[in-house]
Parts: sequence; structure tokens; C-alpha cells
Amino acid sequence: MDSLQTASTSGAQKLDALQTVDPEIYAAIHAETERQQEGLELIPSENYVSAAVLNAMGSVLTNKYSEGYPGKRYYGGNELVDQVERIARERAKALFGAEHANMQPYSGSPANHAVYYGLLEPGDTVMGLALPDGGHLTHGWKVNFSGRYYNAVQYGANPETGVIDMDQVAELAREHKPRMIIAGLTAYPRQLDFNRFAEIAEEVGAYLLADIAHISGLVATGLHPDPVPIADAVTMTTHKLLRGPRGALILSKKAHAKAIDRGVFPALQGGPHNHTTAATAVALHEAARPDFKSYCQQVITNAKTLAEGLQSRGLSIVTGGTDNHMLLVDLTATGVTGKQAQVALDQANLTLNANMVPGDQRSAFDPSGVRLGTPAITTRGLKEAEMHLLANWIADVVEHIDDEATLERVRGEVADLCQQYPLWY
Ligand code: DSN
Repeated sequence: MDSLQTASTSGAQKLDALQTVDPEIYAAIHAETERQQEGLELIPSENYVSAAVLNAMGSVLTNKYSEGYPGKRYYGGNELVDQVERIARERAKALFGAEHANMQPYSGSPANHAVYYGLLEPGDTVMGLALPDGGHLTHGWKVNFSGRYYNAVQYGANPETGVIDMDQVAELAREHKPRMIIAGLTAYPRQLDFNRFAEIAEEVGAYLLADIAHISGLVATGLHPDPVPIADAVTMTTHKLLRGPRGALILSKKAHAKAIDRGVFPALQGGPHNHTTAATAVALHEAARPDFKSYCQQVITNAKTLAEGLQSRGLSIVTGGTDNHMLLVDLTATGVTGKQAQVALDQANLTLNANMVPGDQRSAFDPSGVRLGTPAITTRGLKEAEMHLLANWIADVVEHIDDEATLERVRGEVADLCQQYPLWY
């Protein structure tokens, strides 16, 4: 257990009033707390917030409207909200070494949208990693605003290796002359070469947007190359590796501060969610402590160990391993689909998501792979020894996908492990 878990183990959730006033919602939240206690969370974009973050999230700051920015609000009574947002902003700038921070985006997609809005005109050409190869909807995918209102060109991963082809990125950039290149990932287990992205962007006169939602903690702790000094804007959600509340923030060069701030408010949003800003400030405070770096290091070690364990059971890992907090398993050779694996593992209280793999011939709804990651289980305290158990449980379930007895056995063993590593809610 790291100090986040021991810092405050009581009062994380005060639900007494809720239990009295609305037993139905209380029961659902109570049951969800138990579900989280009894299962292992392997979705790489999820994590567990500390009791302190949860306290700030459930505070009276939710009552306040505060359109505008600190020192320039449209409603009265915002002196303390200003204080909270200024603290959050300074902590974000200090943790990432950024010139400017905007703490108000409601989540990752609005954060990316605000950067598009601030730096581009509708119809401009953008270039991002294709969704099936590990990019995000907001990186130019056709069903998203970014693919509809912008001329989106998509680069991809090499279908043989699963690794982003930077020569293809350079060629496409020279051919299409994008106004902005997006370097970011939601399902890609290797490091992003931000230096090369920056060189390419500079060569063709494009802005560079780095979306570090998944890898924020690794960047903050020096465990992944840092885009902050070289990108025009850097976006991230706050609830993934950073262990904050559901929300997002944008870092940028000072030169873009005004345009991006306007992109958030008044262009896309009204009043910021002040309780979220406060909880983000707490998470940033926690992330600035030395134990956060040990945590992030363990996240990577656990992901590598898990990948090796799954490989030793004959499962194919996209790109042959991982450099970060996540891995993609290509299940094609097993005859089991991603969705089948997700459903069966869910029954064993191992939560992950079906995911497309590079070159996937199947649909996004029932693709050929699964995506899993170690941020949440590492917060819970699991280390290498438990990764071996986990790899064997996952392989057992995939090999015996229709065997109720196997699912029941694994579920029991998972429950035993979870009891040894309880959450603090
Ligand atoms: N839904 C997030 C993820 O799981 O990666 C991305 O937005």
C-alpha cells in the first residue's frame, strides 16, 4: 500500500444522508462500491481516487457558478473559488513545467475540442492516429466532431509490428500539410516519439497537440518522453494515471493561452465544475510527492510482468510487449473474440475491455483483442507476484471460455486476493 491509501482510510464516502433520502440510489452506489472491492480493475484508463480527492469532489463547491477565470468572473461570491482554481493552475504548471494551464475542461473530449477551437478554423486539415490503431475519437475519427468539421487525415500503426510508422507520419504530413498534428493514444503500448512529431510539425508548419490522457503520470514523473516543452498544447484527463476526479486540463505555451482559454469558455463551456477543480488540485498535490513516482514505476513494471506472463501462456501481445501502463492482447489465434473474453473475464471479476488491434478484420463492437492496464491494480497495491497470478487467471479463462467451473474458481481466487488488498472506501 502506498501512502495514498493510508493517508485517510475513513470518511471517504459519507453516504448517511443519501441512505435516508434516496435508498434506491444509495443501494446502487453501495453495490458499486462492493463491485469495486471484489474485482480487479484492468481497464487502463481507470483508477481509484484517494479519500482526500473524494472529499473535495463531494464538497459544497458544487453549489457555485463561476463563469470566467480567476479575477475575472461574471458572478459574485467567487473569491474562494478563485483561490482554488489558482492553486490548481499553479500545481499543474509546476508538476508539468508548463507555461499556462486551463483547469476547466469537463473531460478529455471537450479539452481536445477547445484546442481545435482555439487554434484552428473549421475545415482545416488535422492529422491523428486512427482509432483502430490506438488513437482517440477526437483525433480525427469520422463519427466525431474532429472528423466531421475538420479535414482529418489518419496515420496508423504498422499492421505487422503494431508500432506507429513515423516515416508514414512524415510522408502524410508533407503531402497533406495539416494545420495541426495530434500525438496521442488510448490503446497503444509503446512510447510516443514526441521529438519526431515536433520535428515533422515544424517542417510542415503545423501545430502539435499532445494528448497525454493515458500517460500523464508517466510524463509527470519522467518515465515517458515529455511533450510539454515542445508541443503547442498538451491535453489530459485527470482521472486516469493521475488519480484525480473525472475531468481534464490543458497545458499550453503562453502564446496560445488566450485562444485556448477562450476555446474552453465561452466557446464550449459555461461555468466550470469547481468541486472537480478542487479535487484535481488535491490529486496534483498527491502526484507531486515522491511516492507517486514509485507508483508510476511499479505501474510499468507490473504491465511488463503481466505481458511476459501472458506471453508465457501463449497469448500474443501487440508490439511484443509494453513500455507503458497498458497492453493489448491479440486473441485471433485463440478463436475467442475480444467481446467473448471481456464477458467471461467479467464473470470472474476481472474487468477489461474488448479492443481493436492493428489490422483488425472484426468490428469495433466485437473486435479481435482486449486492452488491459495496471494503473488501478497498482494503486491497490499489487506487484509482480500478483501479476503472475493474474496472467494465469486470464489465460485460464480464455482457454476455458465456456467452462463455468473455471470461471467460478478464478472468481473465488480473485475475491481472495481482493480481500488481501482492500480499497479504502
Ligand atoms: N475512454 C477512454 C479510454 O478508455 O481510453 C478514452 O477516452
